[in-house]
Amino acid sequence: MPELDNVAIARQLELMGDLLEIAGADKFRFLSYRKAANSIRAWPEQLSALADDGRLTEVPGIGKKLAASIEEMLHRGTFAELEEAKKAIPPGLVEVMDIPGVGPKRAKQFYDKLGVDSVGALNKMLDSGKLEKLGGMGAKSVENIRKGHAAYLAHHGRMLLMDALPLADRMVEKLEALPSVVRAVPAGSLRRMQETIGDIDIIVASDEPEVVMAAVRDLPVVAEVIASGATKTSVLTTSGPQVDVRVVRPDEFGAALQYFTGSKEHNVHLREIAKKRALKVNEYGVFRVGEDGSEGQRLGGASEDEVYRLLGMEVPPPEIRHDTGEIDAAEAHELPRLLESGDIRGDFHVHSSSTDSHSTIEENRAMASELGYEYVVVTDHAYDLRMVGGLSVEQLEEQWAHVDRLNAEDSGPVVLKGIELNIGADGGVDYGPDVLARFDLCVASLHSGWNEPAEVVTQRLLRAMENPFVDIIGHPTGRVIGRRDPLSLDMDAVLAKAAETGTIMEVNAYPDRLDLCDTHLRLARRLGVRIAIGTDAHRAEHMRYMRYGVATCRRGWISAEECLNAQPLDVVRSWLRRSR
Ligand code: DGT
Ligand code: CA
Ligand code: CA
Ligand code: ZN
Repeated sequence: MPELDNVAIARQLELMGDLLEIAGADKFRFLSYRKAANSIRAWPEQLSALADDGRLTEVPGIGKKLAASIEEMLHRGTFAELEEAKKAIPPGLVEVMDIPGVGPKRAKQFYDKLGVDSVGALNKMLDSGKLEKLGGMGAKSVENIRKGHAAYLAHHGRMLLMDALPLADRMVEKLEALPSVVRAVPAGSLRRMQETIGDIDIIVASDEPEVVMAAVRDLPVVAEVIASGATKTSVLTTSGPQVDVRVVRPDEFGAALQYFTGSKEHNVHLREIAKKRALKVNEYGVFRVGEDGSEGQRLGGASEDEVYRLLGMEVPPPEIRHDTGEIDAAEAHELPRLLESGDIRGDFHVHSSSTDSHSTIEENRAMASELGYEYVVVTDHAYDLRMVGGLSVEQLEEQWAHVDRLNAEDSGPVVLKGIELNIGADGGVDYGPDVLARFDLCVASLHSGWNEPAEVVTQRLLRAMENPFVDIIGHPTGRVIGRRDPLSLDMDAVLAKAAETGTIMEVNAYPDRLDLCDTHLRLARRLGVRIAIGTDAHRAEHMRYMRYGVATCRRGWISAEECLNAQPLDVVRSWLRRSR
């Protein structure tokens, strides 16, 4: 029985929740599956190990019943309830439900009335004009579904980095432990820390390729071997992703890693540069080109450093290898020193159980301590977000007194009094200046306006940035990868205003947001706008998602000097607008 890793388990529980929702089950029931999945994704240990010790119920959201289902999954690859649910609702309907503009009720309606049981079937119905004729479906809803369908297709077959990275890390760890393996490193879009991943690529250096190939086929998470040759094996894993493992000779490792890290655009440009220098670069090494154009002497390729050095360049970090200026900078030896995980001293966007997080301020602080932070900012939802219990001034008084007590207690990370304000229709926020002045810092976010024209949303944001108490703009475009398009915004105007007012822009590190994204960060940097990473944690474990925020910053060429999280507390305070 192939081993289910945490992502594989989380995906099955999510499927179960989705099937229950389509079937019209009680909200509490289907949400409990999603909550458990969410907490399993963020859990640092493998559930298979917890199960062995009978410790599954230690994971938040897993009770006795779910623990039994998970044990069953670990033994047979599935669980009885899920099999039952699949009989009632075709799993293909879940993807239909996930298309923006459809949702569970409509998915069920399309299934019951039109027999739609997959995205393909929905596509046919869109073409046939039958959707318009269904009860409750206006031309506008159909148009929205059409758009949602296009967005779905653009994303189809790709997974979030968060669902691929832990798996790749563990496979690499297993391979590196083999005596015949010199090195194993992930390549491709995963090494470039792209937001979404098509497949995982791993490059292994070894003189015994056949041993490595056999070991890959036998890895516990392998569900199916697609192809296995002398130096390349492709497998499907229990949590979904395809993994391509290539074995190369140790003296060719650098050249192979460079080639398979890509991006393709970066590689193409690199080869042009090589040509100008009468050199040739391929996945086997760097070569001098002979007078007659033949491949001449091999100059090297054992390490990536060597490959770039032979081309007269610095090594561009994988995250920026997209042929958007990194090659020129590397040739001029002017690459910026990018932000690193080790630079991070705190988190600027963390919720607590005062509103809709599962974790208390104490638990968040304990996690901040575990992560080695100096400070953590509690940014619960503000009053106007009533549906999640946005805080009244009275409740804030309580929270502040509580934070003061915690900070006085012992020498753990400092808890800062923050808030996530809601930017209203006119650009105003939840509280008046007298209340705002009492926070250490304010994040302000748009939580409405998905159908507003760009001018309107942009104006709201610009007005909010004029408020001297607004320090940081949270998840500026509001996008959710694969599920919700970014707000239509004039990003040039927004970033220009940020530069003018000294407003800091957030990189929301939650793995399906990553907002601002890399291209916006490049622009922000050019304008001198500063950046703060916030994980938007809704349970303490989510604070570990900082690495995705750091990766996004790196992809946007952000250095430690430009990032609030890399500053000690006194410098943080000096960057805030209220202190100027
Ligand atoms: P993905 O898997 O769609 O998320 O994106 P990548 O970048 O991982 O693409 P993949 O897995 O097809 O190939 C891995 C790397 O191998 C890619 O980033 C660059 C290199 N590569 C693959 N095919 C070609 C090619 O035809 N030309 C060049 N120059 N490089 C290639
Ligand atoms: Ca790939
Ligand atoms: Ca690949
Ligand atoms: Zn938030």
